[in-house]
Parts: sequence; C-alpha cells; structure tokens
Amino acid sequence: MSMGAVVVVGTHWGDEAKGKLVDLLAQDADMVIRYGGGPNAGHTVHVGENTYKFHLIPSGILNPKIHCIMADGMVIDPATLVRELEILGAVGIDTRNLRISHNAHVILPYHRLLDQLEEKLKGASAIGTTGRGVGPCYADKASRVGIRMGDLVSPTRLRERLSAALPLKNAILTKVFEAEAVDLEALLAELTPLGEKLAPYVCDTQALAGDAIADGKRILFEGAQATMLDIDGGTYPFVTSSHPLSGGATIGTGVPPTAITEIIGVVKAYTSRVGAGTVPTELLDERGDRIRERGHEYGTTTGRPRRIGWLDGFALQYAARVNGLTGICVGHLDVLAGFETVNVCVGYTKNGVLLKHFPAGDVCLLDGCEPVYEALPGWPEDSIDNVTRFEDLPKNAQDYVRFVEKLAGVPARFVSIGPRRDQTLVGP
Ligand code: 2SA
Ligand code: MG
Repeated sequence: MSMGAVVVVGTHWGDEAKGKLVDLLAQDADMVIRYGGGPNAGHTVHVGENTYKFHLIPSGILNPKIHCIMADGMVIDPATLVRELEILGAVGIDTRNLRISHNAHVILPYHRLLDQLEEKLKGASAIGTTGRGVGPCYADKASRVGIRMGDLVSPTRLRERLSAALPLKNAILTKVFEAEAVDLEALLAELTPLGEKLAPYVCDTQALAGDAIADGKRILFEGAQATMLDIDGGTYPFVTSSHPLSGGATIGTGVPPTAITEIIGVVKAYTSRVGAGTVPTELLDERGDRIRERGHEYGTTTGRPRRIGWLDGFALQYAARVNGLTGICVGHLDVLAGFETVNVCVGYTKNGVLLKHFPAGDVCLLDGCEPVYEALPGWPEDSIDNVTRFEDLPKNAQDYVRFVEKLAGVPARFVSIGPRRDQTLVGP
C-alpha cells in the first residue's frame, strides 16, 4: 500500500487487532502517532516467539527507524508509561525515537481512584470502565483543571497546577466519597521522579508531525478503542471519553483533515465488546463461548471476558460512513472457522420496523433492536492458517470477505488469518 498519512481505526467496540495492522504498516512508515485514549487500551503484538502487550506506547515502537508519537489527544499515566519503557528497555527495544506531546494530559492517582469510586457509586448503571482513570482525566481536561505532560516535567508548573486543582479534587474526594484528601507534597514526591524520567521525551509533537507532513513523510495514525466507543459517535453512555473516530486523528494531533490520505477500518469477523451496553448480535450460547476461547477474547488490560456476537454489519456500515473509510482489514477469520453457517447482521428491526440508519449515539435506541441476519456457509477449522494468498482461502472464506467488503462499501486491503505477522494477506 502506498502511504501518505494513513489512519487505522476500529470499526466496532475495540479489540479488532488494530495493533497487528499498525505493526505491519509501520514497516513502511516514517512516523506512528497515537492520537487518543490512554492505558485503557491494550495492544498485543506478536513478533516471532515474543508477545508484547502495550497500553500506552504506540505499537510502532518495535521499528527502531520510525518516530513514535504520543499526541495531544492522549491521557498518560506516567507510572504506567515508565514501566512500559523499562520493560521495552529490558528486552532490548530502543525507545529513543519516542516523543510525547506536552499537551497530552496526565492521569494522576486520584483519577484512577475516582474512576473506581464513581463506577461503584453508579451500581447497576456502571459503564464497566477499565478503572484506569481515563474518564476522570478527560473530565478534568474539559473542566480545565487538568495537568499536562508539559506541567509534569516542570517542577514549578507542576506545583502551581496541582495547587490549583487539589482544593476541588479534595472537596469531591472527602465530601462526596468520604475518602482521604490528597496531600500535595506526597503527590509531588511521587510525580517528580516520573517527570524527570519522561522529560527527555516531552516536546511539541504538533510541530514534529507538521514538519513530517510538509516533508512528505509516511505517517501512520494508530487509533485506540473504536468507533462505537467514541464519546460523540458511539453508543453513549457506554463509551470511552475520547475520540477514537478517524476525526480524532486530526483533533488529537494538530494534523489537519486535508493531510489524511487513507482511512483503514479494522473489522473483526465477529463482534466483541467489554463493558456494559447493548450488543444486538450478542451470542449468549455455546457458539459465543467457542469464539471467545478460540479467539482468546479476554481484555488485555483487565482480563475481563469479552462479550461475543455475530459480525454486526449494520454497525460496520455506520463505521464506514462516519470514519470515511477508504478500505478495511478483515481479521480473525481463523477464529470464526469451524461453523457450518455464520451469520452477519445486515440491519435492525425495532418494533417490527426495519431501521434505515444505525441508531448511534443513544444506547436506548439500540435496546430492543433485533438483528436481521444473512446466513453464510462457514469454512472448516485449520483450513486457512497457513494460506499465503487470498485465492487459496476456502471459497466460503473468500465469499465472507467479499460480503463484508460489500457491506462496508470499500475494498478489503488486508485479510488477517492468525496472530503471526506473516498471517496477513495483502490486497485481495
Ligand atoms: P474507559 O476505561 O473509561 O475507557 O471505559 C469506557 C468504556 O470503553 C471500553 N473500553 C474498551 N473496550 C475494549 N477494549 C479496550 N481495551 C482493553 C482491551 C480493555 C480491557 O484491549 O481489551 O482489557 O478490559 C477498552 N478500553 C476501554 C470499556 O470497556 C467501557 O465500555
Ligand atoms: Mg484492545
């Protein structure tokens, strides 16, 4: 694939294996930029015998030749990031090409605490967050009491900003949750060494990305989470607090929309989600269990079992529209193998009426939606794992991909048939 500025986004509720595609495309990129989310994300990347799990660092870090950027739109837990850097260092991966935006927001220990306390207080209406402090950190950003990476690495600014934020935070912690107040000096003592470790990486990443665009460099935007988890475009309130949509790649980085040349949606051959909220195609029987076990569908960050359903092609059509997809990557075909027939949702009915548009943005509208399925013939287990060309896939698996392409309205640029790097077929 010729590359200008390519965005990789998830089409459903996350865990479509974006990390795998980013890792592959990064081979030909000069720069990889993560534009949103934080340690709620989990990317598993396999290289040879080794498995790497990243939460914050862009997957492109494995390629020492490229610049990896954690951009403005991210929320960064400095303790987690320092730990990831140490792990990568220990296995000999060079992280000198990492750059962190001074505008990215810092997840503080009180964000994590508030995330968990708020979820508990919500009880039955909890979102099922990852508990990593992501929501409260973005809330502080919007309330303009956030701490940014540029503050973290400047002792005087950090003291100033925390002194401004803590009275409000402590009022909430002590009066609403009857928790302990945060002590400014203790927090500074915890953060200062982290700031010192991260300072060499922190800079103006908008300028770096802008220069790279001007120089015609090949840029890859790595999405985190996915379309249905977008705070505006997703199934609110069961969403994350950022903009996983392709549009987030411009807001979250300072790169203008006109610079983007390709938007690839990563589609899983079935649907999965962690956390609460309606999933119209959910499989609550042994077929769902089978897919979960074959696909190791457990949260990378929290270990939670993921909920499984048939591919929601109606949601895919929506994702294609709101992201402006130019192509898709269809993955996990190996996991879906072994069924006599596989279903794909091609629309919803509600109260017996066929819906014209995917009811995004209001989860209540998703409640009571009945999927309309098209049944397609399956392909046998172990029939595809070592295939190297699309034409050599079983006919039914090829037809499945063609069917998904038609729903998305854009071509499948990649087909993934297993976790290994060489199990991605290009340009069918
Ligand atoms: P949060 O923590 O505030 O962002 O949670 C809000 C909702 O967003 C969902 N969410 C995710 N869904 C899928 N994958 C995610 N990353 C991890 C993974 C999750 C894990 O790769 O598996 O390990 O559990 C992710 N991050 C956030 C979340 O479930 C809530 O529905
Ligand atoms: Mg994930």
